[in-house]
Amino acid sequence: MTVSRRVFLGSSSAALAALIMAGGPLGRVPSAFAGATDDLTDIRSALLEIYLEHDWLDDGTTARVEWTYQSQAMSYLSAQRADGSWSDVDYSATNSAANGAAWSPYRALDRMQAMAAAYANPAGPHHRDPALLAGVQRGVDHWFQVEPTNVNWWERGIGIQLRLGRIGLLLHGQLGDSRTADIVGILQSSSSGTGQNAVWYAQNVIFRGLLTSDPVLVASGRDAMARAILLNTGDGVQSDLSYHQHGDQLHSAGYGRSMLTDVAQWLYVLRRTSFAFAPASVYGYTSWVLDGTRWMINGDHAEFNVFLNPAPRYRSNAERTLEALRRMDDVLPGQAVHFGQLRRNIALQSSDTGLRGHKYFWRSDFAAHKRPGWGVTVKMVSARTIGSEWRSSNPRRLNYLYWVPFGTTFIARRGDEYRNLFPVWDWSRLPGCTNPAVVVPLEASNPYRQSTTFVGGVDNGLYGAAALDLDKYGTTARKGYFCFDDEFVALGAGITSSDPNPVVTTLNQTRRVGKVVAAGSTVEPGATRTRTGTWAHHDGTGYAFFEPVTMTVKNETVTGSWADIATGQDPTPVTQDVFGLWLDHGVEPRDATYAYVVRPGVDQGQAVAYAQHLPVRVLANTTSLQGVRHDGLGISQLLFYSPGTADVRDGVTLAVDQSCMVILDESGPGAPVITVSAPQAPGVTVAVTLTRFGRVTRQTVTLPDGDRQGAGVTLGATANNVALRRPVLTSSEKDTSVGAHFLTDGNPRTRWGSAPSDGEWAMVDLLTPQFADAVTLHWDTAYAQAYAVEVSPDGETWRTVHSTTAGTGGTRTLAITPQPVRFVRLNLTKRHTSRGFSLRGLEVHAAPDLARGKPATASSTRVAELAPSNATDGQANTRWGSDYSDPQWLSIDLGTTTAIGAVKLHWETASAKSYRLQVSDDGSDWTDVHSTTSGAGGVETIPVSTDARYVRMYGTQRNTQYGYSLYSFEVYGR
Ligand SMILES: [Ca+2]
Repeated sequence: MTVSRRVFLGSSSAALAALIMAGGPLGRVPSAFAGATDDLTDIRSALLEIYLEHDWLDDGTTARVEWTYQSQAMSYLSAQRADGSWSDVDYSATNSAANGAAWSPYRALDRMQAMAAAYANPAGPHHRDPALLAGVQRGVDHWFQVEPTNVNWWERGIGIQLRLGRIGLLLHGQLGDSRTADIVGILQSSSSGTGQNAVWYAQNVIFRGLLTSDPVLVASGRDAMARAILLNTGDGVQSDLSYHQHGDQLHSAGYGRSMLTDVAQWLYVLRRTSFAFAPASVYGYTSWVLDGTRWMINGDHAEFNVFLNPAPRYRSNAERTLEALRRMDDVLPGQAVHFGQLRRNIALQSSDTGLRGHKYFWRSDFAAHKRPGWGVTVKMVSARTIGSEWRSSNPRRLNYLYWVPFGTTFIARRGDEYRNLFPVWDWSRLPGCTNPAVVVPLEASNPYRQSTTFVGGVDNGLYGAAALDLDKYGTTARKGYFCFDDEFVALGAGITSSDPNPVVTTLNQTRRVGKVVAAGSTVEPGATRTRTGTWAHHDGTGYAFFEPVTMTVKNETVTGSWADIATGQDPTPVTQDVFGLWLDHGVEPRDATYAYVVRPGVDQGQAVAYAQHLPVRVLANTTSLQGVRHDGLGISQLLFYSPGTADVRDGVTLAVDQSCMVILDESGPGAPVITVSAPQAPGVTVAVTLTRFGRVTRQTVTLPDGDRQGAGVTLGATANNVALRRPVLTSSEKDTSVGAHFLTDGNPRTRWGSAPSDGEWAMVDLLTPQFADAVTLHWDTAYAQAYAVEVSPDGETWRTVHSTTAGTGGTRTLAITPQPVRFVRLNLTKRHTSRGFSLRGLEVHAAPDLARGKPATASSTRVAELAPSNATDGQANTRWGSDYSDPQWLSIDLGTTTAIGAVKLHWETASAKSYRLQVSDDGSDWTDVHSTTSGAGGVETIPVSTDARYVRMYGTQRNTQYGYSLYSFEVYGR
């Protein structure tokens, strides 16, 4: 194991300081750091402050028997038997705690942890009480005598270590050498796992390093954690900044919430030490929270996919992130405004998270729409994703979560609309769903998937629509969602079912607050009534229909308990007033439809007036096309389940030749802006024909593949813009209407605008280093007169690629030497106007890979499917593999003499330790341009400066017993 330079040389801190002096995003200089040993002491102290902050210790996990408290430490002690055990703990239990049934030995560990905290707490009444210390010592002795174990790897490898690691730190220097050695013995010395599991393992490694005062282990754990938060296609952070765990399953508020809280804690604790995370980790994490998870939070409601056991003293799942978010103010002070906005929203002090716009998460079939004062999310599932999972032993053999991923809409104004509702919810009528009104038995197989592919969304940064092709439980429907500034529209068509239960479409089911009125008459408490009309109103939200419908309205007081829905949970009765509103399609409907509008933020009178003069029109509501136009905004949203033509308004039609989703923006002067997505397959090419008053415009676009499949593209945009929909951090925003994400949304009509001062900045994170050869700036009228453009592969070393004091605005493309770029930063020093700096877009152009598709030959090919051409086919998952011997080579013929600036090798595990890069004009006489005897594998980027037709990797020594294997061999110009 090698030690990162950072530990001993503090090189990154020096670079960081330089960056900060230059006015960089971190915003302030960390204090000078002492030696590593002092740092370890400081880190242990900082951790203790966190562990002792509350009476209880919320580590973000859900598996426990009971919550334990410092204040009850003496009662745990008095209940402890002489041998250190507790009579109500079954130390021989081995059952997994993953599915609701808690594992009895956790109770002993949690009590010891609370006792250790009480002992360690200098502000508490039992600080340094020798009896408490002796109790924990006996408890630890008993634990290692009986060595409780579990059938589940998580309890064995993570759950036990989390507790004993903290107990070791709380009693550092007090436990005794042999007990500390026992604890150290179960803490891993290297990390494994994926996503948040990798973070937990990394944390165990850091615990071990702190308990043994081993700086190498602390640095190694930190580096493993840094790797775990990188962009991923498996478990972890996705390219749309959603979070996956347990397969292609959105888990931003589950495992992702644990990652959010744990990583913030370590960023904070290590921040001013020689173990500080590199800037790229700080930036990457921050972008993931602010431009990912933040979209899924509305007040105390966070995206909902699995039962998370309720935690005491927290009103909601979202609230459990507040302390982590507060720590980020110290980690990245320059973003404290944004973290503060998010915290105030979660704490219900503001209805605004600081985001305005629409974001479709193409990796997770999830849409989020935010406006000042309200927000809505749409949760869906397709053949590409898993919608949820069964994580609790649901009582009564019912699967309460079954319908959650089939189009649920959570509508928030204040943000407390769904609080504590789940124990009393009617789980057959979830907001937004169309389904047979039944809570499905657990036996139903494969409950959170469906086979349809036309499920997705399209957004242009500001507006968005989503489509769900539903085929579940004998029931089909085409469901569309269309979001505007003040309202969203929901359409359903082709609703057909063979299930014997009546099919319903539920508009909402929330806590009941105030009066419930529908079609002119109040629905009294304790009643469920049907009403016929065009509107309903409840709790500041209007529900409107385009024509009179018969709706069912519920205003009931319901009592239940968490134990009713999840075995082992709190049986204390929960009583709530519940509002429900749904449309009944009857039993076995054929081609039924619905259409409704939700208008948050209105009183009853306004809701009535709104329903009488709806600003939105339904363009179509069939199984082949659903569309809505907002005439005042000039925005049309079209969901083409089949190729076809939409009549948008008099004289305007839009036709497509593939199934796709479209936003047509006819607002303002100039040509309409059209944004398209097609999630159903990778790389779909769509021809869009717009006819406006006799003028026909036909444009063709090839939509993204790979981990951008399903993302929308604006017609006419630069095809190789790798900054599209990538996160942006800025020094400021004038207000949320000109927020940071508008800089990379690909929409020329939206813009980022800074506060009105000189000395502002914006930084785009491409999430992974990309070879780039140009940056394009689309200035708004408030452009910069003096500014610089800097690029960095890692957030540490920056290169100024352009600098001017005579900027003229407009669109400016800056050619740069092809180089790996992850971050692009604009340092804006002097304004042209008195307003803030303003840009409509920033693009980063991927440099072409000159080897792509070029002939490749090799010294050997181990098996036919590992052909040399796999290294130049542009596919991430195909590779060349040689025989298991030395030497071996792979050669690329570029076809003509080419100016070469860099070679990028992406190795499979079978990588080269010693190899040379060679070039040739004839394929027979070779010249070395690079050689190494310490090749690290992974992705290696090698700068060269040469002119040649042939390039080859000549390997002389392997890193493994296997051969040489390359996923890709890329060549870039200069
Ligand atoms: Ca824009």
